[in-house]
Amino acid sequence: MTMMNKIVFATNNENKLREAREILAPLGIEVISQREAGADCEPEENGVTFAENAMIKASAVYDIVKCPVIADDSGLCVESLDGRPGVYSARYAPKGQECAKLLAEMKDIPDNSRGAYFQCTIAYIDAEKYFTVSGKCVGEIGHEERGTNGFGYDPVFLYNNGKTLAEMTADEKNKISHRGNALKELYKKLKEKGE
Ligand code: ITT
Repeated sequence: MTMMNKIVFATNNENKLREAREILAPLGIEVISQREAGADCEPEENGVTFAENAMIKASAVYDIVKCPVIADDSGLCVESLDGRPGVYSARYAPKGQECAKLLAEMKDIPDNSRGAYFQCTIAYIDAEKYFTVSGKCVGEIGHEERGTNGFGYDPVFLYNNGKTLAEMTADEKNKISHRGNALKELYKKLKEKGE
């Protein structure tokens, strides 16, 4: 079995790129950013599901680079908000203000109704095939921001060990995160297909 060892990541998000590298490098996969691969694009994410948006991003970059590509569409789904912000997580608030806005919107929600999960859907495309895989991370939304690691909603997302994702080290987060789980699925699937 020959494991393909280079993948272009169709993303403009430096934190996603860093996490994918931390997770895939030990598995022998080198992650090249779309910028490094010379694919300067930001397609409109007009899908209504994580899978649609992940495919939109992966295929836009695949059309340029013509080698194996992944894209990640992800977001935070809050039960008491009927799954919002969901696929709109990146557009919910200006960057850096998402946690404050979410805490304000949830200020009257009691402790037993603050369940939430992160979802990450990864689209994969190469010359022969395309597919998506997904991962989740289940937890709840705290009452304050805690921790300075990670990005996005990490400071308000409490995991069952009592820490927010922003209080965990990169390694701790990657072991249990939606992105970690989705990328493990991706690796499994590529191995099954003999890549
Ligand atoms: P690309 O489309 O270029 O990959 P993006 O940031 O626009 O980058 P998305 O459209 O998938 O990506 O939006 C995902 C948003 O969900 C992201 O901007 C964060 O606000 C949030 N998010 C996703 N994964 C997260 C994580 O691990 N920790 C905290 N917030 C996360």
